[in-house]
Amino acid sequence: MRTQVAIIGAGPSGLLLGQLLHKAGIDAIILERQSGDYVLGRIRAGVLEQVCIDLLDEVGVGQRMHQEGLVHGGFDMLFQGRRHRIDMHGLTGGKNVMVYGQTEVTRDLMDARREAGLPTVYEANHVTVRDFDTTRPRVHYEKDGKTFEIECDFIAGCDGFHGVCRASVPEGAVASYEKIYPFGWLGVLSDTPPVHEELIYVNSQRGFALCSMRSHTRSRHYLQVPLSDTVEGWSDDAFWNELRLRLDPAARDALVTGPSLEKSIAPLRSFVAEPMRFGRLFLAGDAAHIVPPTGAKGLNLAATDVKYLSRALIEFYQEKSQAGIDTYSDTCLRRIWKAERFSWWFTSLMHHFPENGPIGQKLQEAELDYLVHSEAAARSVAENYVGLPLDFGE
Ligand code: RFL
Ligand code: PHB
Repeated sequence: MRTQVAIIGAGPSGLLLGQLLHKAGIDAIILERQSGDYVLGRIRAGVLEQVCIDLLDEVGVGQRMHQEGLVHGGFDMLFQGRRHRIDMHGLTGGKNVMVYGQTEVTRDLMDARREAGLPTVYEANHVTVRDFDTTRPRVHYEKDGKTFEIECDFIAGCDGFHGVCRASVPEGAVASYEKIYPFGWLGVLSDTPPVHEELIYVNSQRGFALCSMRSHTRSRHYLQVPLSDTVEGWSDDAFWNELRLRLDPAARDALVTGPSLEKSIAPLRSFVAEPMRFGRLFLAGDAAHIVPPTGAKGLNLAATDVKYLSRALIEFYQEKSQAGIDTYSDTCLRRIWKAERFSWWFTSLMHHFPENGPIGQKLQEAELDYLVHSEAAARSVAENYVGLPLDFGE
């Protein structure tokens, strides 16, 4: 088999890259280790920045998002038992975010790919990437007991944090920066109406909580929990009781509980691998970086990485220019480090760190009080939350 770009991973970054290349007439094959249903069963992100919305529109898959997604112009911060609104829309000159689940984004991209008749190999086993330091890289995989080889011009490693692409780079060629947080997020999805029309980010002495949603009838809530906790150790009742204790009286009254449709614990990590290009192998999305979910940046960064990558590849094929390829890594990393900084800062501000003692909590509360009463500080949060423009700083 031969293709121009072999894409490893059919998460949001692989699928979006596939569509961007298809629009430019560049052919690609996507190899995915899991089945399509498995990929759709992972409950993850919920908040899309304008840049991400624009990209989904650009590739023609935005229709359902605009019909079913919820446009949010602000969010609440709850601390010392009181809620304060960050007016993102007002503070950023009219920018919003869209609440639309990653599952739905993935489904829309998968449907578009299938309708266009583009090749995706699900349940591709033992994928290996080879010869990416030459002009003729190759990818091997197994399917139904047979081995296949793909010859290509480029390999896009869109295979997430545990993927094969970053792991295939010689150790000395990549530098990693990592911070692991001493807690996780216990998430519950339920068919219950959201507590409030916008998201509520909660700083409490019992730990962080987040009231989010997928629609007017489906909620997504998170609790900060110790890393030693297990999903089995948290009954639905225990989850709702603990959430109630972290909320303000009005939110507590508005909270409707119900059985969990999904319950999982996610560890929190900040991670960046540098560079993001190795000859003809590119890393994009979670394969190259992880942010803690507090700033809702992971999916959005994945989308902007593949925008830059598609631009570089289009330039290569259409203008015979290597320039975009050469600057891909630096261009991505400038944006990534700003999102890493924001996500780390927001995580540090909102979570309970017992090791910092009572003074840690007091300092967080002072910063939060400053933030919600200083227009300058609130604008900085709003500007980062809605997402920096693609060409920020250029
Ligand atoms: P993915 O989604 O991990 O997809 C990678 C795909 O590659 C496949 N794969 C392989 N395929 C072939 N061969 C191999 N050897 C392979 N190894 C792996 C995998 O099966 C998978 O299908 O990475 P991608 O596409 O880069 O997308 C990144 C996003 O999924 C991620 O950043 C977000 O989910 C992060 N995130 C959030 N991001 C936001 O922008 N807004 C949010 O509100 C938000 N909330 C979240 C989040 C992540 C969370 N968790 C669970 C980590 C909330 C949570 C709780
Ligand atoms: C979600 O709805 O899953 C969600 C929303 C905002 C975040 C993280 C996750 O910051």
